[in-house]
Amino acid sequence: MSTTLAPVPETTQQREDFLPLRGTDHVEFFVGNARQAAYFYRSAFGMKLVAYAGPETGRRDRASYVVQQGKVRFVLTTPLRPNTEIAEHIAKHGDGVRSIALWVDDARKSWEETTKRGARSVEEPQVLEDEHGRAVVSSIAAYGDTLHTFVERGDYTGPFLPGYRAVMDDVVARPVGLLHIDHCVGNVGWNSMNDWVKFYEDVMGFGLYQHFDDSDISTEYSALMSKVMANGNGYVKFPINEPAEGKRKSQIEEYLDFYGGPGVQHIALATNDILDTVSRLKQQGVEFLTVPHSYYTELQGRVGKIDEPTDDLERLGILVDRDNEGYMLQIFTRPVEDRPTVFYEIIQRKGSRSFGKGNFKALFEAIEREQASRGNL
Ligand code: TYF
Ligand code: FE
Repeated sequence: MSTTLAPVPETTQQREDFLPLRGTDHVEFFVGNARQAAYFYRSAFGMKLVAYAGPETGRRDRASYVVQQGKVRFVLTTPLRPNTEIAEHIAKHGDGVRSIALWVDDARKSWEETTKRGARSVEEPQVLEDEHGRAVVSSIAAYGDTLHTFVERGDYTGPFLPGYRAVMDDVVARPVGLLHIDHCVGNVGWNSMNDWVKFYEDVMGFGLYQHFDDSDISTEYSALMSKVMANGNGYVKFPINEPAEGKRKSQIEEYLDFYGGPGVQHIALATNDILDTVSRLKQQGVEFLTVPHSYYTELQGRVGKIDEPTDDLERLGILVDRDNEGYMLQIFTRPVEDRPTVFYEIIQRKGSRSFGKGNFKALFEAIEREQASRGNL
C-alpha cells in the first residue's frame, strides 16, 4: 500500500502563495427545476433557504435559490427558457455541479494569476453592486464543463451576492449539523488525472496532499486512481479520480458515461457528530450505501479503540479509518439524481487527514452493489 502523506504540501510551503484562498465560498448546480431541487436540500439535508434571484428580482434568464447550513452553501440555478447555455448543460449532464466557487480577497488578481499561468477564462472580473455593497466575481475553466469561480466579498452585507434578495424563516429546513465542505472530488477522463494534477499545481498553486495507486484500489474492485490536491492552507482539497482497467467496469467510467464527460463526483460535508447527523439525514429520507456485518466484526482489530459504539456505527452503516494522526468516520449517500453521478459523503475527522483508504474495499464493493442494482456490471 503506498500512500504519501505530506505534512503541508511542499510546493506551496516554500513559495509565496499566488492564489490565497479563504475556503470554498459555495457550489453552484445547474438543475432542471431549481425550486424543487432546493426543496430536496431543505427537507432532506436540512439546509435553509437564505436567498433568491429570479424574475421577481429583475433577473430575466434564470432563477437561483441559495441554501445554507453552517458554512455549506449551495446555489441551485435553473434556466427560464430553452436553448440557453444552462439548458444545454442540463441536457448534456443532467443536474450537476457547474462551479466550485472559492472565497478570495481579490477576484481580479485571482483571475489574472491563474489565466496568466494557462487557465482558460470563462468570466472576466465583474463588479456586482446593490444596496448592501459591492462584490467581485470571475471564473476560469476546470475539468469538463466545471468552473472555478473566484468570489471577493469585501464587506458586502447582503444575504448572498448583489442581486439576490433575502428569504426569511424557512419552515421546511431541519438542520442536521453540517458544518463545512471538507473536499470536492472530480472525475476526469482516462489517463488524464496527471494533467489535472499539473493544472492544480501550475495554474492554482496547489500541492499533492495524498496519492492512491492501483495497489490501494484497483486489484479486485471497480478500478480507479486518485490523487488529492490541496491549496497552501489546506482549506481547499480536491481529490481527482481517473478510471482504470479492472475486473469490472470502473465506477468512474460509469460516471463519465452518464455525466457525458468529466465533472464533480462527490462533495464531502463535515460534521462533529456523525452519529446524530446521519440518524437525522436517514429520518429525513437520505439514502446511504450499506455495509455488510463482517465489516463491523473486523473493525476493532483494524482501527483500535474509538469513542463511538460499534453497534451504533453498524446500525447506521458508518465507516471508520485510522492513520498515524487519529481516526475519521465517513459514510456515502446513493447518487442524488436518477443518473449515477453526484453523491455526498458525510465525514467526521478526529485528528486524521485520511480520505478513508482503509475503507476502499468495503466502499467500492458497496458501490458495485449499487452499479449491479442498475444492471450495469
Ligand atoms: O474522497 C475520497 O477520496 C474518498 C474515497 O469513487 C473515495 O471519499 C474515492 C473514490 C470514490 C469514492 C470515494
Ligand atoms: Fe471523499
